[in-house]
Amino acid sequence: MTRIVEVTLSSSAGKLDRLPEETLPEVAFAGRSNVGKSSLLNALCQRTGLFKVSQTPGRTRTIVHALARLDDGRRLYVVDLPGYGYAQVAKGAKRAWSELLDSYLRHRTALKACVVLVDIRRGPQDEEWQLLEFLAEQNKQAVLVATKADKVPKSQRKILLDKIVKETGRRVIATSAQTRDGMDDLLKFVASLAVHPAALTGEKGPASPF
Ligand SMILES: Nc1nc2c(ncn2[C@@H]2O[C@H](COP(=O)(O)OP(=O)(O)OP(=O)(O)O)[C@@H](O)[C@H]2O)c(=O)[nH]1
Ligand SMILES: [Mg+2]
Repeated sequence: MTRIVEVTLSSSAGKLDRLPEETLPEVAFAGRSNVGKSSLLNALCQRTGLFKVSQTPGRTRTIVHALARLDDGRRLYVVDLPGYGYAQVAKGAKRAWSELLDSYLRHRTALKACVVLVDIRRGPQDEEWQLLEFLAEQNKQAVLVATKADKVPKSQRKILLDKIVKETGRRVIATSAQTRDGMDDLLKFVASLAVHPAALTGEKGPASPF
């Protein structure tokens, strides 16, 4: 099983021109405020507190890039996005975030895939349908994740999950940042996007020591 062996924060950008150069593929975590994007990224990277988490929606206000290295040397950026859909945020700030989000999703060539998070108790709403459609139009991969699975009893979990699967016709990974449920499946998806740095330049990898 692939593992992430190192994660380093690269940038926290409020503007597209502050993002890292597009040298590696990236996978972004998208979903409404408070759905658990930053928590899931911490769980995935096995790093508490690397991505900032809060009970108050609207915690992540910038696009946060972290460089992840896998045990086989492949790399990619994992990206924490500001949440959308939170009513209590001031209008001006809300507009700025959604413009940032929109232009990132629209123009970032290095963005190969999105992990789209929905609360397992809530399922996809208008925004998620729009996002999934938008990603399909842009030829970006999308994987749907149902978060906070620990908040419902096991018997309920399957019913809720089946409902989302049926509604969307997609594969859905049920996750919990607390119990780490679903983390292996999510890691498999994320790892599938990583590349050897040498693959990018067409250079040969480092010479074998043997
Ligand atoms: N029980 C439980 N709580 C969770 C889980 N994931 C996140 N939370 C809680 O949900 C709240 C929001 O988590 P965040 O990770 O900050 O959510 P976010 O989607 O990054 O939110 P924004 O940055 O505001 O968009 C925090 O109080 C977390 O502790 C989970 O899997 N289980
Ligand atoms: Mg966040």
